Amino acid sequence: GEYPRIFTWNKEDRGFLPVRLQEGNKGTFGKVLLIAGSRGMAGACELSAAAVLKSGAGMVRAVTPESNRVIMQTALPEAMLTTYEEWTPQAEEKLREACAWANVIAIGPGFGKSPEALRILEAVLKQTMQPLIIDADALNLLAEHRELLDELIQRQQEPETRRELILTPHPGEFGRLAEKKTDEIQKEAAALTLEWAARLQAAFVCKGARTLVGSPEGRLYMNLTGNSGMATAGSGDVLTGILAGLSAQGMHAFDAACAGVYLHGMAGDRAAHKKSEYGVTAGDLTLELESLFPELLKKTP
Ligand code: NPW
Ligand code: AMP
Ligand code: MG
Repeated sequence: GEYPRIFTWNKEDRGFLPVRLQEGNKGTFGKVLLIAGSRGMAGACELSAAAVLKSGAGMVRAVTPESNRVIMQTALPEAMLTTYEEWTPQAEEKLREACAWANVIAIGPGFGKSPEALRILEAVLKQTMQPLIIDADALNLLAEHRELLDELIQRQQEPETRRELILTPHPGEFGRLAEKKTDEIQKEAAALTLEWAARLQAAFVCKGARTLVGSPEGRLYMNLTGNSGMATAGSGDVLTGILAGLSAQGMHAFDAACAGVYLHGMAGDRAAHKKSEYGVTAGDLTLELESLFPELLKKTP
């Protein structure tokens, strides 16, 4: 076809960062609505929200249970919050307002699968059109509520209802979605990634030691950055934040997905260089972004 079937990046190809308008304001650089966290999983929300901001996005608003309010505002005062408890018409209205504010929505890290989570996912899928990143428990909810998955597929197949979409399953989540065993996914990762990218008209990120990103047109990116230090709690939550941050700055789904996966792995490589693969934790990945960007900018023509 028009594209090489498989491509990757090397050191010379780093000019992919979103252009930074010198006269831009925090609105210019994008507003991310991050729907994440549950009781006992505030960390996923914090890690992901921090990664949004460290990727250059202007603002992040987290939608999370009320019980996470103090944790979030202490750990990450830069993030704004919209909280929920049980699902009421007022909660639904608050969610609607928060969605209307955003240019990009990301949903899933530490989200849980509560009845409220399901209602929120349903509202986002049916009532918004912004670029959307679906991760973790939002993928699990789709896998368990096949009617929602089928409706999403139908919407994506129609040009009028199609949106910019990124999905980021690890092989366990991909297996639930595709109704296959984890090892069946891994054996046929490339073919299944392209199949699901076409089905959902999405950038489909199949995570692992060698993450693949498929596009609806059949492009397949294989990532070569990263290391076993990234097999650590919260690592994927950071990736979701990076992808949302890049999308908020105007990158299209497939470009944001490939660039984000690459940066996430580079950050992991830097962290492992300092701490060894044993010592890397998810928060390190976010912190390393701030030393990565200056280096990448030097190489950008
Ligand atoms: P197995 O055992 O091989 O069949 P789950 P989770 C598989 C949140 N978090 N290669 C593997 O399956 C997340 O955001 C919150 C192959 C494994 O047992 C989610 O919302 C944190 N297989 C929620 O927790 C920090 C792989 O999947 C199973 C694979 C649950 O997410 C942690 C595990 O997947 C976490 O991020 C690979 N590369 N990777 C917080 N501090 O708040 C995974 N598998 O059952 O979906 O659990 O990924 O931990
Ligand atoms: P999650 O399972 O959602 O926390 O995501 C894990 C993240 O770490 C994904 O981006 C994976 O690609 C990455 N990852 C996990 N294991 C490895 C590994 N052995 N080598 C490189 N990257 C990894
Ligand atoms: Mg995950």
